[in-house]
Amino acid sequence: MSAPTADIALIGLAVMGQNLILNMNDHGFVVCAYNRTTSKVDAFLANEAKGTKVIGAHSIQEMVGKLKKPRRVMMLVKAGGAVDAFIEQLLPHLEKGDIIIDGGNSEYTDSERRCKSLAEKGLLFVGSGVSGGEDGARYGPSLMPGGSTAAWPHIKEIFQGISAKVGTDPCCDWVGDGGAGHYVKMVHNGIEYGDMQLCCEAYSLMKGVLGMGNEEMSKVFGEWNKGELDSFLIEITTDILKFKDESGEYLLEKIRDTAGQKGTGKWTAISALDQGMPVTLIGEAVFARCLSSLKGERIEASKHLPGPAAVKFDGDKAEFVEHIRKALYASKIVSYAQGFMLLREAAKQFNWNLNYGGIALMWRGGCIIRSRFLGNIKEAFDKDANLTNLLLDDFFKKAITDCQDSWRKVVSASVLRGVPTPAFSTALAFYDGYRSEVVPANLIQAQRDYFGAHTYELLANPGTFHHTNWTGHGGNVSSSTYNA
Ligand code: 2AM
Repeated sequence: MSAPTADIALIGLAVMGQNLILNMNDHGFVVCAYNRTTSKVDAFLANEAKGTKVIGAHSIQEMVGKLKKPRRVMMLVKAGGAVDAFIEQLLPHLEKGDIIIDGGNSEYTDSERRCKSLAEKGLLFVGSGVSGGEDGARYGPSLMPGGSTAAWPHIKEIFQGISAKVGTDPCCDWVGDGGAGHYVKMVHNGIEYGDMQLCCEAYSLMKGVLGMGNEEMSKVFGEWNKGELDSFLIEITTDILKFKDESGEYLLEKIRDTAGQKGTGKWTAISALDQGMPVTLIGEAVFARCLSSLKGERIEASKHLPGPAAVKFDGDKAEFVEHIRKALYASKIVSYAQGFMLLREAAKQFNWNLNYGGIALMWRGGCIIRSRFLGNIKEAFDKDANLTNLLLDDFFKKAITDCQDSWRKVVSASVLRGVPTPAFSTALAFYDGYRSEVVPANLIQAQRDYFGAHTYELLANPGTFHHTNWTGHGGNVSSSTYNA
């Protein structure tokens, strides 16, 4: 058998896998391609990979035999059982120090588990978020690798070579131990849900309140994309709004208003609940998709449930559009602040040493949420790596202050007119809650103690718990001493 020549193997020849291979090839790496259905290997070599240095294999054994050591095997297969099945198949052929990388959309809990169990066998595991869709995979994705830290020096050159760049900085860095890479990818996707919902609410207000046409809305998004909202999602919204189908009509207006979802937004919201972190905007974005999919019920309800009387907008349209832009920007700042709050809490729980500026840079280019704004977030963490909350950074503090009048006007107008803006509204409610020294939770504590003897602390003496016999009957025993 000839000497091994491949720098890395890639299992899974769906479009993401194929494009990553071609990207690696462009950067001078020799890739060995493999797929469960091996006819796809031949088809790939004969077509997309023709004329490249890519080689193929028809079995795991053959594939492993073609790899230089330590062997690097990357999987881009369906998340879940397929990943475990391939790990099982790989095990007999690998040796200590070899590296298995999962680039699929795996749950971080699975990556955490796989990392541990492979470490027991002396193998290194990397769970990497890959974002940017097909184009990103081909020309520069955002890569978020985490797992066994000892693997990083062996994959760094390939990963940072093929990733997107901002200037010369790669949108890829080591995230942390265990499932950290997939966790960060999950939060990225949650934030993506939020950003998309914010675009929807701006569109809905322009269309529903201001009566703007598609061409006009597209122009506004195009203008926004030149300023502080400059981002991939604003850019594609500009295109989508003005896109016409074969019949010359706007396609967007014909698309059924029921949003699909694959679960990563939901996972982020679940994790936020688990961590006790108020990641409200992503939560609302997930629920807004759920509500959208109740189309049948909404059609029925629309016939029965009245809203406010219709009010014609008679203000200054351009001025209100600017209010919407500022409402969107302020809400977006809150959403990212919440996302980073979640990352910080998860890092505490899982003992990850996360580099928040590095994460902002990984998201700055290549991925769906890429934006100029992430550059500002990176700068905030560069200034202060231990920043407790993005909202407290000078740049963002000023931005929110500049936006808040507009933000309040937009939320009030939408409430008065019965136009739902769950993300704008929840972001504002969070902002007002977060900046409040006092919130009404004293009443909750009193109620809990009243009906369940759950005890409360006094403002004057935190740390000491009291129970009051509120009704004069029922005794003085608090719930810590009995289970009601
Ligand atoms: P296939 O071409 O043999 O179906 C995306 O679906 C990728 O994941 C494809 O490469 C696909 O392989 C692979 N895949 C999906 N389910 C799989 C499974 N249960 N076992 C192995 N590979 C799987």
